[in-house]
Amino acid sequence: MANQNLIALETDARIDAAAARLSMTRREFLQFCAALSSTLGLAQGADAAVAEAVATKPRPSVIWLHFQECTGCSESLLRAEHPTLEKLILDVISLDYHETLFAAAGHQVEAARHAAMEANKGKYILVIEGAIPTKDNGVYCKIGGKTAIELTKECAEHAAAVIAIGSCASWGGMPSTDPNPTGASGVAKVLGKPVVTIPGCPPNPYNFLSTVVHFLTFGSLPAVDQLGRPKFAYSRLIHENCERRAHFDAGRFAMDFGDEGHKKGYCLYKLGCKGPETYANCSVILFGDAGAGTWPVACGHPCIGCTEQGVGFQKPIHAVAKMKNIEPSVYLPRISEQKGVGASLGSAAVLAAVAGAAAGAGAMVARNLGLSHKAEQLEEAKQSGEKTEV
Ligand code: FSX
Ligand code: SF4
Ligand code: F3S
Repeated sequence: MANQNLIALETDARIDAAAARLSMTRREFLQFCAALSSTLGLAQGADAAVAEAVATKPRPSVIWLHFQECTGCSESLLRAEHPTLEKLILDVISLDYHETLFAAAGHQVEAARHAAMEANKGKYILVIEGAIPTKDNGVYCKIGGKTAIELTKECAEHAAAVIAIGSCASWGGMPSTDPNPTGASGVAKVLGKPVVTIPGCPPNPYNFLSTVVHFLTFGSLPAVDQLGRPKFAYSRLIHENCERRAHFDAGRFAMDFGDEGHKKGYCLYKLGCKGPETYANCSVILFGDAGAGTWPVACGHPCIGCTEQGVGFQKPIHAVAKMKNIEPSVYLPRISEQKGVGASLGSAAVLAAVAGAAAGAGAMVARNLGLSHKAEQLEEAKQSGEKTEV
């Protein structure tokens, strides 16, 4: 059935204006909003709401703090190419404070942060990139004379939402690697309350954009799991959607970098791939626009579990992964079909057909939404000592 809401926007001048602003055609703009909506796993018709919000709503003010990190999170947003993602990100938000991108320095930039926080009190989004050193009262990271702990608390007080971007801000990431000399910690731990986390080192910019667009469209952040990760992006293990999964199932492994199996694209499990214990959508939405299949495993390197606390930067890169969830690949039909999933599956597939690769990725995410949490539930049950069936 045709999407009447989206069709109505075809002649809306505000859509034309937004598309022109982003150097896109109207069609490209609507397709991209449809792809975003599909990635978020939203119901059919929500794509029109997303398009309208991106085109017309006032851009939320964003205060972006940097602590212990490599700035890869910001770099990955700015290097994003498909389709002009970086342009879209900078168009849907009003980036009012960002230490590495601001031309100003010193007192000027501090004044800009205070002014933006005052003008948007209770309404701004606080994005934190980098871990927060907590040892010795946080002396290992100071900006403008204040510790990262003080800045986090000060900026979070009147924020409408707090997003921890990257693994460092989510749970400590690379700076928290043993022996963690500075006590590097995640934002939630420092604030003592849950925040939305978008782990990855760097995280996929598409996941950040989708989270912000959800906030813009509905005034709230997307549903998250127990670690604060948006479910639309972190519901499935890498291993469940991996293009090399057939090789895993058939027992065909690369045993050494550059050996025959590696050259043939066999499974990287025995080289230490952490896909079987890492939740993320890398294998589905891919990175950048450099060419087909741009993500670590497709490039021939095992996943190091960069999104997963306790795996990335903790386990040795070439140690074999723990198998978390022994399920058939999602590319195969499920053993028992779930009722009620068909409708969203169909709509996502239609979007995939019209909106190309990005929506195709969205379709795969939409297809699997809510299903992989079985693995999480098993894990939680295991931790609480409950008896479970696999
Ligand atoms: Fe770097 Fe961001 Fe890694 Fe950390 O990304 S890409 S070290 S997650 O905080 O800048
Ligand atoms: Fe893919 Fe790694 Fe799983 Fe092999 S172990 S199928 S390379 S995710
Ligand atoms: Fe990180 Fe593994 Fe994805 S290393 S980028 S979680 S494939």
